[in-house]
Amino acid sequence: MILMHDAPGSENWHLGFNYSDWAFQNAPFYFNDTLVFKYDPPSNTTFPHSVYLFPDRWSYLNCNLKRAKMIANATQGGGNGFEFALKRWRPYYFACCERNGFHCKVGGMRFMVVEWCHSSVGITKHLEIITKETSNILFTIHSVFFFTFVEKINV
Ligand SMILES: [Cu+2]
Repeated sequence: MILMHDAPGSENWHLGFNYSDWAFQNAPFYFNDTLVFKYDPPSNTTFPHSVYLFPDRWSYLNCNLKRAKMIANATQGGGNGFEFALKRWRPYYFACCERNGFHCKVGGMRFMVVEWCHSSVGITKHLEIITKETSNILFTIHSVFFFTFVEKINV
């Protein structure tokens, strides 16, 4: 898996790699950054993988699949990989949910991404749209998310 924009580290989506550390080391992530998940389609020699989003921190921490939403199935990681653009201001909780959550729980295949503010033209426009009434609290909200993020990684 790679972060398309200036990625220092790149790693395929597979078992036994600590993606939480990866996400922490590659932070911050910005609005419109794109994550690319690359993994081999199911075969006799590879484990099937997938990409899910958890709706909240609790589901993420417990790898609870009940309300997890699949965004890429076992074959979508082939070729150039599955691309996912970061387009919202809430944390994203990614995981592979194969083997009934085993890849998430034991395989290390989960991580959290919090978007950080960006000063490019496109991003500034977006900020103007959503911050008309909340300009003062927006950065506070981001700080809270960010520190939650750091705290989780350090546990
Ligand atoms: Cu997996």
